[in-house]
This record gives sequence, C-alpha cells and structure tokens, in this order.
Amino acid sequence: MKFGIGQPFRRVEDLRFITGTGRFTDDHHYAGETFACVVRAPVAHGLIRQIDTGAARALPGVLAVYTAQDLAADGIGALPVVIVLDHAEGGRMPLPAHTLLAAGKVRYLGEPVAFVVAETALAALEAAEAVALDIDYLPAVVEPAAALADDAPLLFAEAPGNLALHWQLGDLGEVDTALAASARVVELELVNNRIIVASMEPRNAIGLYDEASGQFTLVTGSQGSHMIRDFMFEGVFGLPASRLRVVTPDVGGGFGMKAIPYPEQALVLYAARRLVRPVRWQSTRAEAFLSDTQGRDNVSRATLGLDAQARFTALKVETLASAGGALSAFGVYCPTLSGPPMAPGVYSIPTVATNVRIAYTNNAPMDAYRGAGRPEAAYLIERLVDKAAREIGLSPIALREINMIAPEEMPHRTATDVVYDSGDFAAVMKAGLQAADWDGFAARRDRGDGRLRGIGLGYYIERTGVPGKEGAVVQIDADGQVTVHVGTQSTGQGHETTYVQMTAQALGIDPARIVVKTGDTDQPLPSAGGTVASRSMVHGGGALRLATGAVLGKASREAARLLAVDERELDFDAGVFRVPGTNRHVSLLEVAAQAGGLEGIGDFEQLAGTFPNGAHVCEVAVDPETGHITVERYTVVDDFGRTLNPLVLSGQVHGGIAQGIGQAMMERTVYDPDSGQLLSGSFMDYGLPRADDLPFFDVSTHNVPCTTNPLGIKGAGEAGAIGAPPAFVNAVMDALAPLGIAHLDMPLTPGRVWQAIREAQGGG
Ligand code: SMO
Repeated sequence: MKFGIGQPFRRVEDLRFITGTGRFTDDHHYAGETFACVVRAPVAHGLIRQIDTGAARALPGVLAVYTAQDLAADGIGALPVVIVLDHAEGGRMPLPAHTLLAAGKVRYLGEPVAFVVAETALAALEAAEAVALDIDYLPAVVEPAAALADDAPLLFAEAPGNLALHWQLGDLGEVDTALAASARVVELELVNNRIIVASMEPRNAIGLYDEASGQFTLVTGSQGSHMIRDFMFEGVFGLPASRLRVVTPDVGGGFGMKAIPYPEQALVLYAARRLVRPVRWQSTRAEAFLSDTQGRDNVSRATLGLDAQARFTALKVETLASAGGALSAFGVYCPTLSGPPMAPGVYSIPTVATNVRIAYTNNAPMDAYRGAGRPEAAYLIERLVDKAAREIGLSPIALREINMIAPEEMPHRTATDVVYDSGDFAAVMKAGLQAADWDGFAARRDRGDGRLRGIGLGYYIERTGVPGKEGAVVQIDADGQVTVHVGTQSTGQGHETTYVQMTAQALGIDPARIVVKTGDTDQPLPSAGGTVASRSMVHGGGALRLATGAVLGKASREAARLLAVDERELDFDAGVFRVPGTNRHVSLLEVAAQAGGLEGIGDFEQLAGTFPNGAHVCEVAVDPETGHITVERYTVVDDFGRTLNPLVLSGQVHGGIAQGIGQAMMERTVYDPDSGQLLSGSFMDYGLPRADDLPFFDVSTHNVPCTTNPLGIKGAGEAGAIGAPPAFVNAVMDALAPLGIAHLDMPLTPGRVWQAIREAQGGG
C-alpha cells in the first residue's frame, strides 16, 4: 500500500502551508472584534507604586485598561501550577500566585502589568504607551547561583532565599561512599544555557463571550486545546471547564512553550466578558523574546566514578536551575521529574543521585522546551563520558561499549528507578559509527587548511510516552467521507499526514477521503492530552488503532448481516469484506452507507514510558584564527521502535538537530546581571541557526520495537534536539583537545572558542 505504514507518504498539509493558505489564529476574524495590547514591565524587579491609566483611557478608540486591581475586584484567580512537588527535607514547595497581571511587584522584564483594549491595534498600542507606571526599582538577580546567595534580592516573600524547590533523587551519602571507593573519579561542571523557544508563529489569543449563554470561546495557538481549557479556566474564572470552548487552528511551532497556559489567554476572555465583544491579542516578536517561557538554564556539577576496568560505579549530579520570575505551569518539571531520572543515559551505573536547587530569578519564566529536561540529562552524561574517556586514555567508543546496558538486560531498571523496556544501544551505536564512517575520520582530520577538525558522538536516550490517556474517534459517513478526531495537536509535526496514513492502512480506504480534525474541545473525544513529550504517535496512534478497530468491528457485524453469513466467515482486506471461496463481498464504504454511517471510539491509556535512543555523530572544523565552527558532516542512527513515515520522521529529526546545534553553537538568552535588562531581545543579537549554518543530515533508523505500546513506537519529536548538543560539543572538544582544552560551555560561539584557543596558546 503506497500510503501505508512505513511508506514515505508526502505531507498532505504542506500544500496549504507553502502556498500561504494555512489558517492560523491571527487569520480568524470576528464581527465587532477589538484589539488588545499588553503593557509590560520595563524593569526586571520593582515595586509598583501606581499605575495611572487615566490618560490612556481618554485616548480615542480606547475601550478599557485593566490592571491587577480590576482582576482582583472581579475575583479572577491566578494561573495554575500543574507540577507541585515537596522539598527534599519535607514540606511543599511555595506557590506564589502567578497573577495574570503584576500585583504590587514586577519580577521580570516584560511581565504583564496592564491590559489595554481598543477599537484598533494602533489605538491599543498608543494607549499602552500612555499608561504611566510609577515603579520603584529594586536590584535584580538573573542567575540561579546569585539568586540563592545570602544577600540576594528577594523576589517572593513566600519563597525565602528565592528557593523555589530543593529536590533530590537517590541517596547522596550512598553515592559519596561509592565514589570514595572508586578507582578513579571524573568531574565536570557545565552550563546548560538559557534559550528562547523562537516559534515561527508568535503566541496569540482571541476571546469570545456569548452573553446569552454565558459561554466563552478561546481561539489560540496551543499544543492542545483541551490542556489549555482544563489547566487554566476553572482556576482563573471559578467556572466549570464546560463553560469554555478552546479552538486551536493551525499552529506555527510550539516546542513545549505553547503547552502552557499564559496570562494573555485568560485576559482576552476576561476582557471579552466585560466588553461583550471579541478581543484579540497577537504577540509581536519582541514580546515573544520577553514573555514566552524559555528553556534549559541550569548549571550542573557532576562526578562519575569508575573502577579499575573502567566500569562506571556511581554518578552524582548537583544542579542549580532557574524558575524565572513567575512559576510556570510545569516550571519545576524539567530539572526534577523529567531530567534527573534519565541521568544514567544508556549506561549501567549502580548508584546515582541528583541534588537540585531551583531558584526564582528576575527573568522570563522557565518551562518545557523540546525535550524538557532530557536534553539536559543527555548532555551531562555524554559530555562526562567523553571527558572520562580522554582522562583515562580510552576511546570514547570503547568506554561506552564497556558500560552500555546490553539488550539481554532488557527490561532494565536504572538506579534512578526508570525501566527501559527495549533497546540495543551497542548495535545502534555501531550502525551510527558505520553510517558516519567514524573510522575514516582519521584521514579527514588534517586537510592541510590550518583548521582543527574533530569528531564527536552523542548517544542519547530519552523518555517519551509519559503514562496517560488519549482518545480518538473515527466516523465514516454514509456518503463515504471519513473523519478522524484526535486530541493531539500539530504545531508542525504533520499529524494530518500520519493519522491519515494510519487510518487509510487500517480501513483500506483512499487517503483522499480522510480528514483529520484536531484542536477543538467540542470534538467528541473521550479524552485528549495534547502534543507534548513526543506522545502523539504513541498515545494518539494507540487511540486511533482502537478507534479504527472499533469501527471495523461494527462494520464487520453489519457486513455479515448484509451478506447473510456468520461474521467469523468474513475476510477483510483492502477495504472490502469478502466471503472466501465465493464472489460475495461488500466494501466498508457500502456498509457505512447501508448503516447510515459508522463510528468507532478509541479510549487509549499508555501505562509506561517509551525510550527512543540513538547515535548522533558530528564532524566539525574549527578555524583557529576566528573561532568559527563549521559543521561538516552530521549522521544519526535512531531507534524509534517503529517508523510510521520515514519522510515525516526525518523532518522531525532534522528540525531537532537544528535546534540542538543552535543551542550548542550560537543560542543564548543574555540578561544584564545587575539590571535584568534583556541584551538578546531580537534576532539581531540572538543567534538562531539558519539553513546555511548546517550541513545536510544523514538520518536513518535501526529500530528495536517498543514493548510498552501496541504499535511498538517510541516517540520521535524531541529526539534530534536531545542528541545534537553532546555530539556537537564532543566534536569541538575533540578538535580542541590537542590544545589542551578539556571543556567549554555552550554556546560555542566564535568569540568563546577564539578566546579559549588564545588562552590555550598562552596568548591570554
Ligand atoms: S518540550 Mo514538550 O512539548 O514535552
């Protein structure tokens, strides 16, 4: 079947995207609509003395200017915190209210302070500029280590010492004992740099309110309409979730950042109810730099113990992480529940412990970014293993071979209590090395052009398929149209194609008849969890499999009745029910027509994680005169369990690699340490990778079926961004090793590399 599972079926949504006929939130217009503009904090930390909205309100076309006082008077609640954990020493982490608009204090540059609504976008912008803020500046702190220091300015009275959470995994004493008994220990301190998310389409929200029914509608770019409704609405408005419909049309990139409810989504609904008119808000790119949640931003010190045979004995990780200036919905998830359990990577390490301190800092709130904690874990262990190999004089491959968990040890429970169900890491690594011609690199290293070349391997493993429910509904109309409802939302991953492919294959129906519907809480779904943690194919695919099975079950009973045979006598193939040995048959579409339509519901629950893993091999050339790095070759062999569409899959991996190399080579959010002003507030001063910064990628798979879900799939959406940073940095460190440079922190910008080379050469 040319469109069946495993075939490189072309993306059906691309025609509309590349011809400019996609329909994003901002393409939706409503009669009587109004325009909102957010007044944002001009300083990173300050006491609000007064917000004078009088002049703004008096401007022509201005309908309203709301502040925290208005919200409080109307009983509007704070944004939700979904991940709430206990401190290591007991007691719940503090939960300072994340109000929609700053109340009393501002704590990060760009924090929403007032919300202006006007007849036109220009009138709203002009009025926003006329809102007079009287703010007493306070000293700001933007780095977690500085925020946890004794004399640091305090952000929240509820969080003494700016400590958002102190969290531990494993037994630190046990690890210290094991390290002390080890033949050797290797230490590494590294920075996982704070980065922006840079979705192509900035955030947006349109609020609608129907006065007669009291029903709200929110149109917004998100990673799942149900998530936004369920997490945000009741806590903020004190009304049941059923009073809100959330619609998410086409979305231009989410990467974790759009999984989160934001103040603006609630503010447009609030304003729509007060004004009884549609209220629309579209973030500018400048606002995105200030107010989208950002990613990573932690500093870790790690110690790895080895015995005399170079087998790993223990791993200790101490991490300082930033929460930013407000607690985001999943704000503490990445450096706790998500990253640390994956600290051992693909290696057998008997004892592992992590100690994490998360600090409030005067900068943008932190949350999930493509991989959400697993990239940090993979970067740490893969840099540490490379450094260990160099220190003990083994090849990085040999040291990995000694310590990799073997396929016959599956399922393997790590010291961090994660159960890897499947994987053949050594075989995938070997396939990766072969595809990259690792052994041939020696001949490529010196090309007589004065450049320093290096090769690096990053072997990542990550956890996707976080346990949870997902629904799907398949409807075959009497006229032969097939509608598939799913609860995960594409933000560019090609769901319309992949879900069409799966449905076409299961039902034997022409893909042109199949329409995929997503992103609407009014869909008839039993449950919907949205697109996070690379879960769409595992969860959504699992649900769709049940839904197509249910539809076929109904159809088969109906076909048996129509053909006057026992159901067990029927064969189903290529969309047709047949009675074997006869010419009696009826197609699925005919059955649906006879039955006046058919519907199948899939209510799927994924009970355990899935563990995509793979080998990224990167080759770089460093120009010692300028510090500029060229990525010359890039090869990946992944284990994704099972491939549904190799074309869509490699697109996912390509984008992930670009984001991973971006973080490792050029991206960094920079705040001035004293004032908390953002120094990298536009693409003129924030380095996002472009196509000509990257080579062609050689991407393939060596799949080992996953055993924790019926399709055998391991989620693939985040993988590229997880494997790329260690592969890239290991390659650069290989290039710089002859100069005695053992470690540099991301991003490896020309300036940073040039300076390190100068210092290594004694040039200072
Ligand atoms: S960073 Mo993802 O949306 O779990």
